Amino acid sequence: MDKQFTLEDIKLKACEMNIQRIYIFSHAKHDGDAKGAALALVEYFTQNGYNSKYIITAEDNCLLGVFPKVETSCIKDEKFIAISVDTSIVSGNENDLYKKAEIIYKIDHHKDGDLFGDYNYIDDEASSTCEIVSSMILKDDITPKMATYLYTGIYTDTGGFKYGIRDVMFLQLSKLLKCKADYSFVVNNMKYISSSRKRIEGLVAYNHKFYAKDVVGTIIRKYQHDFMALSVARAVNTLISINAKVFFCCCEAKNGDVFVEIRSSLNSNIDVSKLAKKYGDGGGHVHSAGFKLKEFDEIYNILQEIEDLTRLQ
Ligand SMILES: [Mn+2]
Repeated sequence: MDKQFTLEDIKLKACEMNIQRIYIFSHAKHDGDAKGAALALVEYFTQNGYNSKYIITAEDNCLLGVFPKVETSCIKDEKFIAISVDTSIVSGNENDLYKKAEIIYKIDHHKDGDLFGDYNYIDDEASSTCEIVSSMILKDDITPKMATYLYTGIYTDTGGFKYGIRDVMFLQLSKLLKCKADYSFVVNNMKYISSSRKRIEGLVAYNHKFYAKDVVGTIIRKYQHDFMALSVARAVNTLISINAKVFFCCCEAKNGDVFVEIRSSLNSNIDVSKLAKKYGDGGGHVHSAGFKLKEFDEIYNILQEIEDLTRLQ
């Protein structure tokens, strides 16, 4: 774990530097964890009298049933403090505007990411950035809205509390429920998925096979329908109820982009984030990683490495 800081430290720094604006930043194609952590922090700092907003530059379509739509914004000559959430590497940032900040704080749970903050709070054993943010805010300061945002981030980043979990995560969930997180609202909103996601889930489930003992996955070449990287991430979850140790899905889009998602079961020691680091452009987690391949055929090298790793188990 990297050196920690508290939200009080950030407020103290803002006071010292006479800064009123605390802006939150996250990664491109933000997911429930990124957006949940960002919106909860905006809520927290707004409650504390700061001018706080979540800065994005692309249209927001993330979980609009649970979260409000975030409008795009730009930054002029303003003095502000930046907090980056859930963003592993520099190139993963949604925009470069955070660099204009007087000071940058980074909060993240990915392994081996770039320490681009002036202060970095990295806990790579946390289930999600929302779990970390929840632990940073006192129970009395968490509104029902913030609790629901944070609960959503933990829920989505763990595939509904299935992987990447740890004991203290449940302490945070318990705290969020006491703060009136609307869990039935969250679960109801997760019930529906788009037709394109359903299609890719079916394809991944139907075409899976064992590539080695304990290694199960699906390789799809030249997928003709449109899909989002996030759909591949969710589709791999259809495989994790199979009795195996490693689950993967490799999907080549029409434009040649190849998305890989890998999970390893909680009772195995296989660290899939190392594969993400070696073959992709990102960090990831011990039991869960997703990345883009440069060459399609690299998937076969990855499978060979996984097979060697499972044999060692
Ligand atoms: Mn996350």
